[in-house]
Amino acid sequence: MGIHPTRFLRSIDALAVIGRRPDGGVERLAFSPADKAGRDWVEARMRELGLEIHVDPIGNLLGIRAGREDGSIVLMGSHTDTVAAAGRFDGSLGVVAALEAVAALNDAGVVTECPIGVVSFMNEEGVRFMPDMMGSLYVTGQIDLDTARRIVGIDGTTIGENIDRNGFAGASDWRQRPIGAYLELHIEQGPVLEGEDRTIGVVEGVQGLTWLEVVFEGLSNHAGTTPMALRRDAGYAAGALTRSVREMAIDRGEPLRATVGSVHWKPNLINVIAREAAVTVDLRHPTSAALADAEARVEASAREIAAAEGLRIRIRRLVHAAPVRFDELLVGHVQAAADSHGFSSRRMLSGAGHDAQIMAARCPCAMVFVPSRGGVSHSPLEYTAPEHLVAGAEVLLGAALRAADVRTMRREKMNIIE
Ligand code: HGY
Ligand code: MN
Ligand code: MN
Repeated sequence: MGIHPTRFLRSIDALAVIGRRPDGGVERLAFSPADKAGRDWVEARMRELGLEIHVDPIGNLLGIRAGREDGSIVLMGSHTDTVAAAGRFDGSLGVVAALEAVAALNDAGVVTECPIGVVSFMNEEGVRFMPDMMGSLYVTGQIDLDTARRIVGIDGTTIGENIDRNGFAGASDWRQRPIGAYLELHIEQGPVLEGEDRTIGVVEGVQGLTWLEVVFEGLSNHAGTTPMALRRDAGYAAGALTRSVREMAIDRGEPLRATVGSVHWKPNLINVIAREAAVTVDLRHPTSAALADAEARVEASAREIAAAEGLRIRIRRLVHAAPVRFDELLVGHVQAAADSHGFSSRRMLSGAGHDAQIMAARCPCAMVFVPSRGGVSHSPLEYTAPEHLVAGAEVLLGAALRAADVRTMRREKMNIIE
């Protein structure tokens, strides 16, 4: 029994057609019609596989394959929403590989002890509506439906409007079901595996992330008539903070990562001094202490810059996901599956955030990585070799089979979410 390479690779290509961009990339922003079309494609595959379909009120899609026991579900999956100008593998690989793993079980007529689930979480990326990993935050009871529906996105619409307009909501509060384990196959989105010529990343945890928004408020004025000494230039402050964030990261050194990914200026015109600049800062580190230290340094620097330029300042934390270590038993299943196929592998942490980081609050989790060419992701240039894609799906299947054997899986404490 095993993955059907041609069927699996064709499925990845078929999903990539939905939201296809002229540059070969993919764009299915969360809660958009393209995102819904992607989920509809997944749901159709689930029905073909004979899975019992459950959609929750925020749109999380679950397909269940019955086991001999009606016990805790062994869940596999990821997300099918993407960033803008994305690649075809980020998230989608994990969902399509989970479907393929079920197809392999069906082909072989295997009945597992525990039920097997395939999940596509909503809004993992968080680029249109924050926070990211929103679907798994809902399943783990860390965000409620009303709060999520009220969130306003970068285009000014609310999640609730988009859920209703595009028909995402379902009536199944499936998060109340016992989940025994969650396994996620994902592209590494970094240079490590390719650099060491390894096929499989046995992921032991995910680093922490904090997203901040710093808004500088100054005075608009004429670019030609306002002496430099009289300016209250929010745009200048945004630039100064961008430089300061980079210098802080270099000064603190690896593994701290700090990124100013977006700046919105107002009025953003060539001959007008900016009255406002909203700067986002993305901080990542494997330890909570270092992450908190970086956050404090960014805040202090932003306040210094604002004071020197005579600006008002507003700082708010947009997202925080603590660093997590995955379940050793489940990580061991991933390692055993990689070893059983003779795939080269290495233990590693994830630099990117994932739904497994959030689900770890609820059940044992582990991840499988496959190499990204040039370490590139969140780009139409995202690429992983077919043999690596198939290897990752084989390891996902092998680890899920081990986890679904009730003799080797700890029972999840029935922490049903109220
Ligand atoms: O930002 C992240 O790490 C993930 O891609 N949402
Ligand atoms: Mn992802
Ligand atoms: Mn991503």
